[in-house]
Order: sequence, then C-alpha cells, then structure tokens
Amino acid sequence: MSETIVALATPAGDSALATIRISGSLSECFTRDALSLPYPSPRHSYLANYKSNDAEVIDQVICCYYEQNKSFTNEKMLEISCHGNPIIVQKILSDLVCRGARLAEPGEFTKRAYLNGKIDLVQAEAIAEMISAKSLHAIKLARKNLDGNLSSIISRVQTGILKVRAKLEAFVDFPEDDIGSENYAEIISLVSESQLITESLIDSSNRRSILDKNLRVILVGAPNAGKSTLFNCLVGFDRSIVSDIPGTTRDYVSKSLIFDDLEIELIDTAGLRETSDQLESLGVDNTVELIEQSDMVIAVIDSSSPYPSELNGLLSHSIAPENFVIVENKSDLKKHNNPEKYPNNAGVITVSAKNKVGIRDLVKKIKEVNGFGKENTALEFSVNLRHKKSLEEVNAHLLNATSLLKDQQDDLIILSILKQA
Ligand SMILES: Nc1nc2c(ncn2[C@@H]2O[C@H](COP(=O)(O)OP(=O)(O)OP(=O)(O)O)[C@@H](O)[C@H]2O)c(=O)[nH]1
Ligand SMILES: [Mg+2]
Repeated sequence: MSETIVALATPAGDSALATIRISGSLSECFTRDALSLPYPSPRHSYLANYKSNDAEVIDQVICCYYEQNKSFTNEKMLEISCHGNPIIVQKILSDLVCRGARLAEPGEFTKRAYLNGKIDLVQAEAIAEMISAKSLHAIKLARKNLDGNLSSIISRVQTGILKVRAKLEAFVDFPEDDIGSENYAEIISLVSESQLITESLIDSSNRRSILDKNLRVILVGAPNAGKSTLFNCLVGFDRSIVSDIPGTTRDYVSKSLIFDDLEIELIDTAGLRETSDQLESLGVDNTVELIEQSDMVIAVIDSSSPYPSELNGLLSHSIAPENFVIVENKSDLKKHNNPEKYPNNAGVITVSAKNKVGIRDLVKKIKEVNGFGKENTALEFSVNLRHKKSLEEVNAHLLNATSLLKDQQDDLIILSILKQA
C-alpha cells in the first residue's frame, strides 16, 4: 500500500483560506479522528473542528472526503480548507505527519493520478502547463489537453498505424492471399493520413512555442522622446521617473504586465545618444544589449522634433522589421515636418503618452506583433517540446514507410519501420 501524502495546495503566506490535500488510505482515519466524522458522505462538504492528536482544536475548517476510485488520484482523499494563517496551516500539516502522513513531493498528487490510471501523461503535463501558463491562450490550450484533445488525436494516429500493421502482418503470415492493389492503396492512404496528422501536430507546436515564453517588449528612442511617460501609461502608474531633462532614465526599468490575456515584460531604457557622461553611457550600452534580447522593440520618437535617423541603423541591425514599431509620441504638439525616413515596413502608431491618447492601438499592436493572431487562437491542443520530439521521430518513420510502400518494397521491412513509429 502506498504512503499517505499531504501538501498545502494553495500558496504559502497569509490569506483568507488555505487548502490542505491528503491522498492515501489514512485519509479516512484522519476524517474520523481529526475531524470527528466517522462516516462522511463522499464529496460532501462538512464544517468541522480540526482536533490535533492531543485533542486541541486547531481551527474550524471545511472538509471534503473522496472515496477510492472517485478522486483525483484514484485513492482515498481528503481536502481541508482552514483559515489561511501560516501558523494554523503548519500546525495541521505537522499534526497530519504526526498521525502517519508524509509531506508530498512537488507534483506527487498528479504523479499518483497518472500511475493509478486516472489521467494519461499528456494530461499530467497539461496540469503543470496550466499552472505555469503565461497567457489565457496557453491556459486554454492546456485545458484542451486536459480534456483529452491531444490524447484522442494521438490515439487516432496510433490506431491508424496498428490497423496498417495488422493488415501487413496478415499478408506476411498468409502469403498465399494476394495483397491486391486495392488493399495496397488503402494501406498507403492509412499511413499518409497518420503522417499528415503527425505533421500538423508538429506544425502546431511551432506556432504555440511563443505562448510559453515571457515576451520582452522594450521601449527605446532618443532622450526626452517620452519613453518613460509611455512606460508609465502602459503600466498604469508612475513607475519610471519622467522629466524634461534629457538623459533622465539611466538604468533600465522593467515591469511584468498582463494586457488582456498576454503576459509581457515591459522595459523602459536610457535614451540613445552619444554622451560623455559615464553613467549615462553605460545605460546606452545596456539598451543596445537589451534590444538584441527582446521580442519586440517600440521605438518612441518625439513627433514634434526632427527624427533621430541614427535609430534606423540600430534597429535594422538588431531586430527583424516585423518585430518593431515606431511610436510617434507627443501627437498633442505640432508635428515636425519630417520627410519619411522610417525603416522599411515599420508599423507606425501615433500617441500622446502625456494625454493617454492612442494607447489602445499600441496595445493591439503589441499583441499582434507577439503572435496573438488568429492562427494561435485556433489551436485545439498544446504540443510541448517532449511531444514534438517524439512526433518528429514518428513522422520520419511514417514518411519512410509511405515511400517504401509506394515502391512496393518488402512488407517485413515496412512492418519493422511501422513498429518503431
Ligand atoms: N506634450 C507632450 N509632452 C510629453 C509627452 N510625453 C512625454 N512628454 C514630456 O516629455 C518630457 C520627457 O519625457 P520622458 O518620458 O522623461 O522622456 P524619456 O524618453 O523617458 O527621456 P530620457 O529618460 O531622458 O531618455 C517630459 O517633460 C514629459 O512630460 C506627450 O505625449 N506630449
Ligand atoms: Mg526616461
């Protein structure tokens, strides 16, 4: 029998409530002994006093008992919601350990659910993905995996391969039966169908990879262009110092932001210019380095002043044109008559950071540049790197089998390739 495990399921620290989870055969004893509920109805919530081993009431809690085979881990389980004071949580955890449970390893509840056949490996990974997802899209995709979307499409591929293997094995075992051109064509079409599904899964993994990373969006431009004002505007409060003295921002300032359903790291930088000031010059060097590590560059210009054309060289060397946008700031002032000098294909957004005008268009552009277009929202499952690697191997075997089938090569060779797929 496996050990009974216990863990705090909610974040540690002060909170209104905290949930403690227990999985294993002792769950039932804990319900009886610590909560004075000898015959709990499964999946019903009870208000109970949690009493420690030495009969001291630690807290009034809400608890719920789950019977074997009808819980997340498929084992007997107990969930206790107590008040979220870390001292109470610690006391209850220690008491449960004292009564025979042990503290769970990270991910151990999900591991048990997998080992006990409650979920498959793809679904177990989906739980971890859902917890660490960086955007609502990524959460939705993990949810779809948890619902079994990816598992069912993979099992379609597996069934297709097994069907083909069964047919080929029959031909090998009974060579006197003529394979027939119709049968052969059916086999080829079954293999191609599985191969095309595998290929589309690999393709979807390439499209979803952007959902996994922390996207870095950097604001650059000449001193006084209004980068920090725009930064504060996007952040929603005065995080960066703003002044009319050029060279105000020296070290970069960053803040994690969620725009609707996209999480990004927004960075405000030192204005780019030649300077004899040592500190400012270090800041400028940092900016150049940060541009190279960014997913999107927002080049802020003061539209009431001459365009700093040195920006073009820097941008075109450091980042793909589709990943930067020019923001013409200070639209509330009279526009300087600049001949068109922006880098080719650069998108242009007009804003007044000071008056918070045009910001919605900029946020829309940030989402667009970072790949939150229709293609990604249309994904029906999330293919991670581990899946991708295995799928690439399967795809190579299926491509190989298809070409051998078309050349009417020995069935035994084709079978051995399909066995590896
Ligand atoms: N009229 C007007 N002034 C603005 C606007 N945005 C910023 N400013 C002003 O421009 C000046 C410089 O703004 P900052 O945001 O500090 O500029 P910066 O690009 O961060 O400058 P450095 O940190 O020196 O590189 C400040 O006086 C701001 O109030 C705008 O949309 N319209
Ligand atoms: Mg600044």
